[in-house]
Amino acid sequence: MAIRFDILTTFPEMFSPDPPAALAVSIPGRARSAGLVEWHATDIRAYSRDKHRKTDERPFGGGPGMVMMCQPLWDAVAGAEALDPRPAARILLTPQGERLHQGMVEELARLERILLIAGHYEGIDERVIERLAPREVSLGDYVLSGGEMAAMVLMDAVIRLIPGALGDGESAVRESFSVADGAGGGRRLLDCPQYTRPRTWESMEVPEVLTSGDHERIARWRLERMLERTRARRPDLFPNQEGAG
Ligand code: 9D3
Repeated sequence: MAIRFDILTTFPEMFSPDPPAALAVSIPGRARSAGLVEWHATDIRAYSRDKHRKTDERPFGGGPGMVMMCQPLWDAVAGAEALDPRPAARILLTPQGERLHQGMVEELARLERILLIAGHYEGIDERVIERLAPREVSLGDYVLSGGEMAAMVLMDAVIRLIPGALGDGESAVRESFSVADGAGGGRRLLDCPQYTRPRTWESMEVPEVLTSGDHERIARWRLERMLERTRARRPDLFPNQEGAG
C-alpha cells in the first residue's frame, strides 16, 4: 500500500492544488502518479470552536507573538488520524526539534503513515505537545516563516527512498555509490566535481583523467576529490578525525 502523509496546517492551500507544485514534478510527482505515495492536508482552523475560527491566543506571561491553543490542534490530529485505519507516526516540525538527517529519513521511509504538524506560529501550547508526544524535527539553524516548507522538504526526502520511486538509472547509481550516498545511515561524503561536454569551455579544460578511459584511475580520482572536499568543507562529517565539529 502507498505511504500516506497527513499534513496539519492553518495554510492547507500551501499543499494544494493537489498535488502542490513543488511535489507534483520530478521524483515525488512520479511516485504519486505510480500510486507509491498519497497525502492529505487537514486545516487546523476547521477544528476551532471560535466563531472567528481562531486557533491561537496571546501567551500567558506576556511577550510578543501568538501561541497555538491545545484544543484545535488536538481535535485536528484526531480528525486526521481517523481518515485512515493505520496508525500514524506523529512529527512536529519545529525549530526546537532534532535536526533532520539522512538516517532519520531512511527510518521514516519504512513507515506506512506519517502525520506532519506544521505550525505557523511563534509556538504551540506545550501541553498539547506533551500529550501528542510527537517526534520533534527541525531542518537546521535558520528561521522559516512556518513549518509547512519544512514538511515538504521532509516529504521529498522520504518519497525518493520509497522502493520504485527512483527510475532504473537513478536506483542503479544509488546502489553503486550507496556508502558515499549515506545509505544505511552511514556518514556521507560530498560529491566529487562533475563535467560534461564540451571538453573545452571558455578555455577551461576538463580534468584529463576523466577523458583517459582508465576507469580505475577515474574511480580513484573521484574518491580522492570526495574526501578532499569533505575534509575542506564539511569536516564535521569525519567524526573521529582532526577538525571534527
Ligand atoms: C526561532 C525563532 N522563534 C523565536 C523568536 C520564533 C519562531 C519563528 C519561526 C518560531 C517558529 C517559526 C517557524 N519555523 C518553523 O516552524 C520550523 C523551522 C524553522 O524555522 N527552521 C528550521 N526548521 C524548522 S521546522 C519548523
